[in-house]
Amino acid sequence: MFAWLPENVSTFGGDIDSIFRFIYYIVGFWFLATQGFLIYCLIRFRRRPGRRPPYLHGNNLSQAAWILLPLVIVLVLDLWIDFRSADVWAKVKVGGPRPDVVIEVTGKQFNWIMTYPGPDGRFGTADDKKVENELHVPVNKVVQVVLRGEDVIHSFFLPQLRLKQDVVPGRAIRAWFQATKPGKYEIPCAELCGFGHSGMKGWLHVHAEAQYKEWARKMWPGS
Ligand SMILES: [Cu+2]
Repeated sequence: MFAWLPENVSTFGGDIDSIFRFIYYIVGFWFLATQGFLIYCLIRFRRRPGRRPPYLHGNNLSQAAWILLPLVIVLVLDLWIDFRSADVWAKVKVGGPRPDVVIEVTGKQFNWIMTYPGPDGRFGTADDKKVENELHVPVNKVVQVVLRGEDVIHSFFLPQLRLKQDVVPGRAIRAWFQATKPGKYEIPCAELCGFGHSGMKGWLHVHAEAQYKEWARKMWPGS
C-alpha cells in the first residue's frame, strides 16, 4: 500500500512518511480488531431457537467499562501520535532553515502565479518576473515559497515533496522544501476552490545546478 505513495524527493519526506505509516498501522490494527470482534459477536450471539436475550440495564461500572476503556485507549494512542509528530511538525511547518531561494506563489481561480525576485533577490523591483504555473527551483537548495491568495482558499500541494499548505487570502504564509532529485512534478490545488479547481495545476521544475543557471540566464538575459 505504501507503494501507492508518490515518489519522495523531499529532505523531510521520510519524516512525513514515517508518521503516515505510524498512523496507518495503529488505525489498521484497530480496524481489523474491532471489525473482527463485531463479526465474531454477530456469529457467536446470533438468534437461536429457544435462547432468549438477557435484559441489560447498562448502568453499572462493568458495562461502563466498555465505553471508558476504549476512550482511554483512543486518548493514549492519540497523544502518542501527537508526541511523535510534534518534532516533524516543528521541522516542516515552523520556521524552517534559512532559504537559498525565495519565490512568491499566488493562488487565484484557477492558476498559480509564480513571482521570481530576479538577480537582485528582492521583490517589488524592476527585475521581478511573473510566470503562470511554472515553478523553477534548484535541486538540493532550501526553497521558501510565500503563499498568497487573491480570491478564495486554495491549497498548494507538492505530493512528491510531501508539502501541503493552505493559501488564505489576506495572509502571506511561508512554507519551505528542499528537493533531492531533478525532475518535473505536479502542483495541484488541493482545496476545492470553484468550477475550474480540477484544472488548477502547475509544474515544479527541479533543476540540476547547470540547468538552473541556464534557465536563469534565459529569464534574465545579460545578468
Ligand atoms: Cu482548487
